Amino acid sequence: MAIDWYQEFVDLEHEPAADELVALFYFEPAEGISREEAVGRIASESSTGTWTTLHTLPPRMRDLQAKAFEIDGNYVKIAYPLALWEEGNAVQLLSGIAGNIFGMKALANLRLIDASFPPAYLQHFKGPHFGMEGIRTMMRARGRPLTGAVPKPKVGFSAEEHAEVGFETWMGGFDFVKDDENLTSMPFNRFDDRVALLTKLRDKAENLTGERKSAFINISADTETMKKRADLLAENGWNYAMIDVVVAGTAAVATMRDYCSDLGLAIHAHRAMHAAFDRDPKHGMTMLFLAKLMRLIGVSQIHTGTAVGKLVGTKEEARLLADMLRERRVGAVEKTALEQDWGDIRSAFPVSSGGLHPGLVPDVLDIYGTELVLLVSGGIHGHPQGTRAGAEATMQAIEAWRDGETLEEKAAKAPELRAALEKWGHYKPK
Ligand code: CAP
Ligand code: MG
Repeated sequence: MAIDWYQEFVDLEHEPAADELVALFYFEPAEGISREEAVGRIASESSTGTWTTLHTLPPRMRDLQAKAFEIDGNYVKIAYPLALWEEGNAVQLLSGIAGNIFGMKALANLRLIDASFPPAYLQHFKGPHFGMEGIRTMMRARGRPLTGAVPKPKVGFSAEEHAEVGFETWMGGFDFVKDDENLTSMPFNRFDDRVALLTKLRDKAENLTGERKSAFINISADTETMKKRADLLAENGWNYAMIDVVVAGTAAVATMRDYCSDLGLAIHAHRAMHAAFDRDPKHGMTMLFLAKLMRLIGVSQIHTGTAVGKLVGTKEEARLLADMLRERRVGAVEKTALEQDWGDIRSAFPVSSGGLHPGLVPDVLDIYGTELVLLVSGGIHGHPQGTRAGAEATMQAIEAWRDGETLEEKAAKAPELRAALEKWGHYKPK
């Protein structure tokens, strides 16, 4: 059966117009399907096409067809006319460029690597309410990474125990106490109780240290419940809400972006479940595009990995993610990223987390520099002298990196760091 129809979605002469959205895919055709047909099908299914020719196609609809315009081995770039995309609707964007196409029989594998947003598309999004600069001002902390920790184990503490561990974390010099992604409001640790107790101890820690202290308290639930929880956070003087953005979903994050910004809350985005679609290098969607989408919608920070900690991810990926979140302009990287100019959209912080301890701090800072939220959790609570000393050891490791000292040099005058190095050295968790 003829498949010429798909050729109409391939135009190797096409030069994307300034207002077209361009997507970069990795693709592998299924057996018996040519490359041209495969990319035509991707462009077709993600724009105006269907599986057969139609008698009903008015000629003007040709203007809405996506065009595969550059094929390089297993990589293809596709240009999408602006009118295909509803203004300010990130949900609809995903239904197109990250929708049905992943399930097409004609493809053995398909991965959305990146998509560049033209200014005409960007103008309908607000991006982060607080950029990195806004967060810095809010936290009154500059020239060093912002620091935080999750009480560990992940779940199990009562609200009292959780707040107590949080207090020790703040007193050790950290800025943030963070909930774990699977801690919300369980019978043994209700959200409201946790907020009340953390509020009390935050105020105490602020009075004792003279520093600004905050927390990423996890509001993840159905959207109506998230709103109530965000209200409670604002009433108690918090400046952040944490959301598990992948499992909560694009629509919920978009709703909560506005709701939280009205309350003066920045959004800490945990990416739990991202690896379900970004880990296979041949299929799914990259973390790069997820991070980009979340900056577009407007979270203030999102997890981007450590490269040296317990979870998968490379240094190159971490650097690229950091650039995509922090910079105004990001250059293209062949087969990896497209050019992006964010215009007036504010920046967002990368968050490095997962299996870190003081001995790994220099490795992480070598990758990210200081414009980062650094989370060290097990790596402070497992310190031989406890949580507070663990946080102090981490802050000492940060100072060492800033002053160009090795951790061993610093440890000679910093007993907390010395004890951490004696326990973990520079161990990289598997
Ligand atoms: C870190 C963490 C985070 C991971 C998520 C955890 O704790 O709270 O969920 O960092 O990964 O439960 O593992 P530790 P990522 O510091 O004790 O490992 O940041 O890569 O999304
Ligand atoms: Mg966690």
